[in-house]
Amino acid sequence: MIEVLTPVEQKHHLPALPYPHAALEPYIDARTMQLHHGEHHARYVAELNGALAPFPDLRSKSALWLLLNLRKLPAEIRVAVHASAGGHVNHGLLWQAMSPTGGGVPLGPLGDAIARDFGSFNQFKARFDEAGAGLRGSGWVWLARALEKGGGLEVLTTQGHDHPLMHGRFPLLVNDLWEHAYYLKHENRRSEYLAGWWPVVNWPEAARRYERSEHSTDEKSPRFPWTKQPF
Ligand code: MN3
Repeated sequence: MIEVLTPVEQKHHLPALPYPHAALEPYIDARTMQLHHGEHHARYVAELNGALAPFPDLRSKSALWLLLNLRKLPAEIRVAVHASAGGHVNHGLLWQAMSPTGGGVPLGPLGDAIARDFGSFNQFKARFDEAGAGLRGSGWVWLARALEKGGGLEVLTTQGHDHPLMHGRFPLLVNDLWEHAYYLKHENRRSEYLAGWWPVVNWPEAARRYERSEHSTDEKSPRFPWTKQPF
């Protein structure tokens, strides 16, 4: 018998966009946002709920917990949960990483850390654009922080829907390198999309995540970042 979940029973939900679809125009077009949020992200949420449906015990787990504990899951849903929970978590971060009032430069401790670890803000941007352009296939490009105490900043890319915490890095800022993120407007020109993305970057959100990452080194701490935060 196939179990049919009503929306109320579903554990994972598509988060509302924090701004209208057209709010990031002209940098990100409204149609791309409609499809990206309402179709692509929504599908990952539906796939995750579907994979978990036969396993009620797992419905209490956050998407991030599932992603970081794939080896504890039944083998038959590991691949599906890896892709769908990763897609859900990463897209949740992506919407927060952008803002209609974005752009500019990061100030405060994050701005200082970027200058310290990359030489300058412009050198960081160049590194981020270069890494994003260089990833083969689909994935994500991140500004992330190493989890060890006093951890430095790094630009890294992840394949598919892998997440930096799967690789010991706490994510501060992300952009999506899957073609669905840019193909309507930029076609195959990923570098053009990356270079044109900076005016919508939500630096206050990245700065908040940087401050939260200060507490990321102690797994027993109640402020350990992923115990409370869905993303
Ligand atoms: Mn995407």
